[in-house]
Amino acid sequence: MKIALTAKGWDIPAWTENLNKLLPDAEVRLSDDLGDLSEIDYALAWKGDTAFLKDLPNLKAIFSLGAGVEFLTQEPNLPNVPIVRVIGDDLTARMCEYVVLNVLMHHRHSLRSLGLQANRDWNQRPDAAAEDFRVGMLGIGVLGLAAARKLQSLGYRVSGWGRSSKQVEGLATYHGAEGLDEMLAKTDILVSLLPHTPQTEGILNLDLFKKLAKDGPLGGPVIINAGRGKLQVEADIVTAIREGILAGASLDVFEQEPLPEDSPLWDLPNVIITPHIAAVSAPYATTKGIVEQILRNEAGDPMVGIVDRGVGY
Ligand code: NDP
Ligand code: OXD
Repeated sequence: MKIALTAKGWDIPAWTENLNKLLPDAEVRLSDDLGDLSEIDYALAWKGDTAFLKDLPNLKAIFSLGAGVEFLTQEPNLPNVPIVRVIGDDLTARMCEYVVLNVLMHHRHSLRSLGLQANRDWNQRPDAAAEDFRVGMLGIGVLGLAAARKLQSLGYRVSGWGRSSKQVEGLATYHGAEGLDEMLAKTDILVSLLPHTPQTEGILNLDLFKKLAKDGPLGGPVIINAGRGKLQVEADIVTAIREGILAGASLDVFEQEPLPEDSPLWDLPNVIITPHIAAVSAPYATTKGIVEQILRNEAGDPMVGIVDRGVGY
């Protein structure tokens, strides 16, 4: 079996080493040295160099090395084979940590505490209880739902919004444009774990921010985006923070990555910036999951996490 690998900027030896360990009979070829293209059975890809995928005539499946797949669905002339995304406990746990951490950072005024410490200022101010917060989750797929459950276990009141109507035990769910407005009006902290598709692009904009609840414990709503940068209109976030429409934000993803040095987002008050590290794919856990899928496919069993190209995720 021949496997093509591309992951620009990532630790390629770690990925090949794990693949070789888990699939000793397979040959891993890097995308800049593929040899006979007709021999490639599977491709494992992350952003950067994906144009070569269209030239692989006998490809059986393309695996994204992450949960997001927009870099593949936006690739013209992609071969008509299954695109499979990462679904796995390791990635899910990492994203849950990010979401819980950032909800707590805003809830418990962590940036203010760090500022007080820097000034040796002993200034006790009690925080509201978790149950006083209404968290709205945009995207209640694998990651959104897992994060929602973690937040519920801490006492937060959580609702979720998706594309399709969904019954989820113990979670108030919404869908569609009307459902979105209904949820936003009852949301103090909005968490976005949506994929980037033509429908979700730019959804985090000033109009949406103005629909969030204004009577929450933080004196204004907060947004947390770990979905994709193209979901957010950064100029609107800047305006919303400066004008007090948003009381804070946590942003892990950006319209342009790396976030340009001169972006005004870096210096906004109560805005927490991280460099797209909410849930990084770990080489061992991710290759293990992908190899399981390859073996399934080779045995004629269905793979898990096949992307619906019609909806783009
Ligand atoms: P899933 O496909 O499991 O879930 C996607 C969710 O988004 C579903 O609830 C889906 O609705 C909803 N959705 C999609 N389109 C729309 C729409 N037009 N309107 C309303 N809801 C919509 O994805 P995951 O949970 O696995 O991952 C989500 C995203 O997280 C990834 O696509 C990726 O972009 C991002 N990510 C970011 C990471 C980081 O480090 N920052 C790491 C990993 C992932 P429905 O339930 O109806 O299908
Ligand atoms: C992903 C990511 O999509 O890391 O998995 O962004």
